[in-house]
Amino acid sequence: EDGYRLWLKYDPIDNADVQQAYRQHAANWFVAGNSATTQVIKDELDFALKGLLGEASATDAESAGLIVAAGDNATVYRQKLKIETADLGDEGYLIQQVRWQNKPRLVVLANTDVGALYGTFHLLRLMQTQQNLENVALRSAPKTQLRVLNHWDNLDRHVERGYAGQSIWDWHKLPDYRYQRYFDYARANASVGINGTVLNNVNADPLILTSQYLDKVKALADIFRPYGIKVYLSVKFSSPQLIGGLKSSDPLDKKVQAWWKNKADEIYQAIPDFGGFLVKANSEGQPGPGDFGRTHAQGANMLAQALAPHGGVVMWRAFVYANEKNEERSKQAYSEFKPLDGKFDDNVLVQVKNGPIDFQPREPVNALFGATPQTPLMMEFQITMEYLGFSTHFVYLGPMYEEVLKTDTFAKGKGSTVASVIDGELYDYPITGMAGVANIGTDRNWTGHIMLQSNWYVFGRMAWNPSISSATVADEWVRMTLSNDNEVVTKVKDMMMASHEATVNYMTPLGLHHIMGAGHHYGPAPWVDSLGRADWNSVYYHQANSKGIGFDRSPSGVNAVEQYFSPLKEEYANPATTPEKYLLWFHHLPWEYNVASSGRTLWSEIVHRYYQGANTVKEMANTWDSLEGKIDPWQFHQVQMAMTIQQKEAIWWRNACVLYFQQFAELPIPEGLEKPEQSLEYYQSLSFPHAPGQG
Ligand code: BDP
Repeated sequence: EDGYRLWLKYDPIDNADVQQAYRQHAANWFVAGNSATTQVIKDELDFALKGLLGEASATDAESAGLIVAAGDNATVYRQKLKIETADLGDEGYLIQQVRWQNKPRLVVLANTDVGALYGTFHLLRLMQTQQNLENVALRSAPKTQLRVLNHWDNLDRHVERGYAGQSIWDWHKLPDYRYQRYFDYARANASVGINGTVLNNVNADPLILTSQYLDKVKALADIFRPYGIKVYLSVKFSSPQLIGGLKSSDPLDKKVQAWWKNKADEIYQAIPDFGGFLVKANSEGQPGPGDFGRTHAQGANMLAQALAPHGGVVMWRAFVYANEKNEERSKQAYSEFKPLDGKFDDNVLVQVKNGPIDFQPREPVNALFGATPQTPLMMEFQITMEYLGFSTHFVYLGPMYEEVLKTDTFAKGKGSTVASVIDGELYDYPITGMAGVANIGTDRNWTGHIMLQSNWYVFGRMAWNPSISSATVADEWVRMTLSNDNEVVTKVKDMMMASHEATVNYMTPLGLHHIMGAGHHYGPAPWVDSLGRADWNSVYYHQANSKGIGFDRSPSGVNAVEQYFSPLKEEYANPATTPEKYLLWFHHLPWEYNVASSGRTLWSEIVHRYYQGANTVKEMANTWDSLEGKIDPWQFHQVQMAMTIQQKEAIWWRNACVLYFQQFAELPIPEGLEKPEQSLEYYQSLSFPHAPGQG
């Protein structure tokens, strides 16, 4: 098992009783209809059920144990069985055990074929995880509308912040050459409910909008359509100048507006269900409406108006940090976008990274969530491992996503969670969505590390249902990807659930952030102090000096806390009430500060956390070793090799950071903790000119 099959392995069910029970339900199946999507359902069922049950075959509705039907094809069942499906919408489904023509049947019903496809994958998941299907009766519909991957893939196949090989899009061979991988990508996405993909990097190449590339984009859109997946493109705001021969890209210029309108018409001519545009504007050197003295809203609306007649949307990113007021970086997205609330057209979403800085191992949530009642905010999570050790560190991101989604913003009082903002419940947003920066590449195992497949998986599951627990998802994923053996499930799940906190501890405990290597973000480098902008440097973020450590974002400092709703703003303003996980994010505190949870001094607590993080990784590796023989050998060894690297690098992180901060604290490493084997100078001398994934 090299990992290519992801969580869709469909190996024979190893429990004979369970397999026998499933055979009665599903060995003979019937899928109503003849659309491209029903063909996908038939192919998947044929492949999956033959695998899981040993044998299975398609038959007619009269003799089938399993019936899948949608839309008009489902009318007869809905009526005779008195089953209501209106509430399932366009993508939901139900799975139910019924009696039909005097025989027990399992039915998967939906209003659309794509809904039936999602239901089919859910049913297969129940079987792969060996759930009891007797009297099953469940209904599911997605809570967010746009569930999209963002590929930071360049047209030359380099993936920015990608650690799993090259881009899976072979632009050179498109449109004619259609790899099986494209189809398997679509299957995997559909299996977790992902219904959109932005094919190219947010640092966009304008060529993507030329007719030569649009032909290639169309080929992918045609492949993905039966799987319910829409294609979107990242666009460069200055495209009218760069490829259109215009003198300006000013959004209020009539010629510019006409250029985008024509471009949208051209795209929809080829791809009638094209999803829309993702835009990084006036951020990190990218062009934008600000270059012409216009606002983000004016820029976004111009594109939105070009797409609106065709039903497309604009996902406009809030990742900006170069405003004229020269505010502290964490405050800028809010300052820029809050005043624009209500100024965006109906088909615009503002896409916000979960935290106010940039995909750190841990950040408090961006204060924008909850602050824009009239502007749909869409979540942007990172699935790829930019600041998390790349693809040799195993960090299951489920608990991190869950922590963010469950955070109460208090925007409309208690219970105003981030999840309720982005799923539209809080403000009744007309469109909702969640984006994840993909971790996918050409590596055989897709994500560079088998365990990191779980992050693609959990992203999809949480986009569908932002309230699902990360532990539930971990359980499913382990059973589908590794084994249903109880020992494997329990132990790997524990590893997964501990992995994120462990990495936070060995990299950036207690709210520290942005102390990774310069540019590539690989490895510890809290000493970085020479980059072009102050807020690209590590020393700017940790502010360590002889007195203490941490970034004062309280009212005595840059007052970023003022952007949050009460009571968060008061809580975060005071170190005593700030959750310890964000302590040094919001406060600069003396080395002797007493950390309440442990009673240790701040210095001692920081050091202990670094050691604890590295120890947890060691325990994770031991746990993994104990599973040898219980997991497929090649899967086992791949993960074991990566765990060895992660163990070494966790110690590297720990030693480098502890020694570096010790210079300021001038305090000994607490009793009982082994001394770092190398000097600070040694760690500082390491360099990684060819570290992967850079822009
Ligand atoms: C940062 C990455 C950079 C991206 C940028 C973005 O370092 O490569 O282009 O975010 O999200 O995390 O636009």
